[in-house]
Amino acid sequence: MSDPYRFSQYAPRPLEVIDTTLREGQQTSLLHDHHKYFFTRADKEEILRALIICGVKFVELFAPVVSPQERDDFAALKAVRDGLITQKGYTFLLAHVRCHPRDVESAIQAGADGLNFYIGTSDQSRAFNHGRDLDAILAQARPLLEDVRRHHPHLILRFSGEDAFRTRDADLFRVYDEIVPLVDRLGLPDTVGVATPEGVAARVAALRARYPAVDFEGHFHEDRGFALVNTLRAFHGGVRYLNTTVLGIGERSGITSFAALLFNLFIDRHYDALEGYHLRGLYPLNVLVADKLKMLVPPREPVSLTNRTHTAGVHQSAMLNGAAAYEAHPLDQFGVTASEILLGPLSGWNILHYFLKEIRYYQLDEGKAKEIAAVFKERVYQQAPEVPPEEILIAIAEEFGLARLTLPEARTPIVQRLDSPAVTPRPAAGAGGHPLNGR
Ligand code: HCA
Ligand code: CU
Repeated sequence: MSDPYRFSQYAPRPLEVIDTTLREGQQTSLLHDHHKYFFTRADKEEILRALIICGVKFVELFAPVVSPQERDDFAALKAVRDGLITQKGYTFLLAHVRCHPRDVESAIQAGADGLNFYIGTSDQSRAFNHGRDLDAILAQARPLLEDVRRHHPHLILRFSGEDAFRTRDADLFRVYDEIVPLVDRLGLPDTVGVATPEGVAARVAALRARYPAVDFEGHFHEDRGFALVNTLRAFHGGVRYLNTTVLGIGERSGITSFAALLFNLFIDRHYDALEGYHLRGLYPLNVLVADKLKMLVPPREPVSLTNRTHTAGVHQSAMLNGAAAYEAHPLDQFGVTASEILLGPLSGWNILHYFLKEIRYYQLDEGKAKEIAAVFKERVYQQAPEVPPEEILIAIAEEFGLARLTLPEARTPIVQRLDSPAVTPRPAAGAGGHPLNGR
């Protein structure tokens, strides 16, 4: 399926997200205990499929040299990508490579569409990572890039000075001056999360002035809580390619969340940046990845159910009169509705677990969820197509006798605008049981 001219024929959109959930995201400490938590191949295939359906055209993966597992997964993911070309167009798979011939060879052999090179350029990175000075970095990187350019002219090449925001301007320029003729993009990673929005704006302006003909790629870590705002600033400064992961997972506190980035561009009416992205798929994508990590969508994630949950009595009463009272943002357009979970015969036990637990408040552990999933998968095929899968699942949950979470009595009903767009006032709690249990 690979066509060497694809990239030269591709017209990049105003915003090209390079999603790195399957590279940077796999470096999250949540997956650190790899005996307990890891993305299986099936998980990765599901995540890639969902990213492509959400409109991502560039996906970063580890170089296959990282492990036999990653090598085999690369091939499986390529097959998923190929299977979606007719429906969704082409998605470029980019391998994250050190400036080592072995990394490069493994990626080319695996059929990567592009190579994302990186090497540390800051004092700290040079002292503690590879011990090389700038001359040695160039002596290592330049001939390798020249060689790849010569023999594989259609590969998409990117070069990042790792820890760019702790690298002096003069040092970064020194390296990029020599590399820029060889690459399609220059990376700008804030590896340790030190950058401020003002610093990003200044750096981007300086680099764009010096290298007007090349594209840039931003990658911002969350250590100070600035990943999203730095990414937005980079975009407004003219950086077309931006790295995200689903839920922002990555090393330490992670990087920019894919959904959070698109959500903010939408709220600020940068509709041109949203060309080709499927916004309603973003909450289901968040749920999917949260579920793989065996957690709920984190409350700090903007595209989350948390932002449609109203707890205080005053908030709840106001919500009965008008949702706008405490909901400023069109979260339903980002799929924050129960109906967007899209249960079906192919749903894994983890999605069923999530649906029953977070959306319907049943109490169940993973073991029960797996048992229920087995029954569900059989029964969903036996039912008439017009019976909604949710209904089948709830019936099974009831048969299993699952308890439902009960919250303390509220003086006014709790309103959750999940699957009932029209909120109608209900009798006060006490009159007809707890409203959460009555749905
Ligand atoms: C890493 C570091 C990296 C690389 C980013 C890039 C970073 O985990 O290898 O290649 O541009 O934050 O610098 O993620
Ligand atoms: Cu990173």
